[in-house]
This record gives sequence, structure tokens and C-alpha cells, in this order.
Amino acid sequence: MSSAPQREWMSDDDGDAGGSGGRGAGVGLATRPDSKTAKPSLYKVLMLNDDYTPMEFVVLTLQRFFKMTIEDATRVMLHVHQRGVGVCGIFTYEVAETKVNQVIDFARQHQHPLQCTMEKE
Ligand code: TYC
Repeated sequence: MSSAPQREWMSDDDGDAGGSGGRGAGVGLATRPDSKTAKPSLYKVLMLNDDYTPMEFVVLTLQRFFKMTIEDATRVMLHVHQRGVGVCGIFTYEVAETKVNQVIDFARQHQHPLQCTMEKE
């Protein structure tokens, strides 16, 4: 994750030497702070418990789509089994959406009811 340093907006950062002239002195297009330096919103991917999906299938799913070790995957699976819901990871919107779809598709292919969803952080 790269995070560019936040630069002061509407100040004398127009690259010319002086505080006035050029586009300086508070004159600029009001587009840069949001479009270029704003951090993207993050989303939690949540795994939901059910009574039918085998524990080992949930562990395999967490390893495959969330790059977890077998130890971490087992810990998350047991948390979901006991508490009903658990966090698989935190991602930008499109990555989270892709992971949710991958989990649901994988479960469906194996005829398990395992469900996964996402929630804004
Ligand atoms: N509750 C399931 C069982 O007892 C196991 C399970 C764990 C299912 C986590 C889904 O997200 C889940 N076989």
C-alpha cells in the first residue's frame, strides 16, 4: 500500500518560484485532493455460519481465497462456527466483491450452502 504524502491544497505549490503569478496564490482546479490523494473506502469480507457446510471445506476456502495458513483458517472457521460470523479480511470494494463471489461460486460448485458477504468498515 503506497500512500503519497498529503500536500497542502490551494497554497503556493504551483511549482513557480514566487507566491504570486503563474497559477499560484490560491488559484487552482478544485479536483486534486479527492481524486488523487483520498484513501479508498475499505470493506470487511464476512463469512457466515451454517449447519451443513463441512468444517474442512470452510478451512480450504479460507486458505484458497484469503491466502490463510491452515492454522489461521482453522481459527477463523472455529470463530464463525461458534459466533455465527467472522472477518476473512479487509479490502477495497472491488477486491472484496470479487472474493465474496469467488467464495459463493466455490461453495455452490460443491453444493454447500456457505455464505459470504461484505460490509463497509
Ligand atoms: N457449522 C458448520 C458445521 O458444524 C461449520 C461451519 C463453519 C460452516 C464456518 C460455515 O462459515 C462456516 N459443519
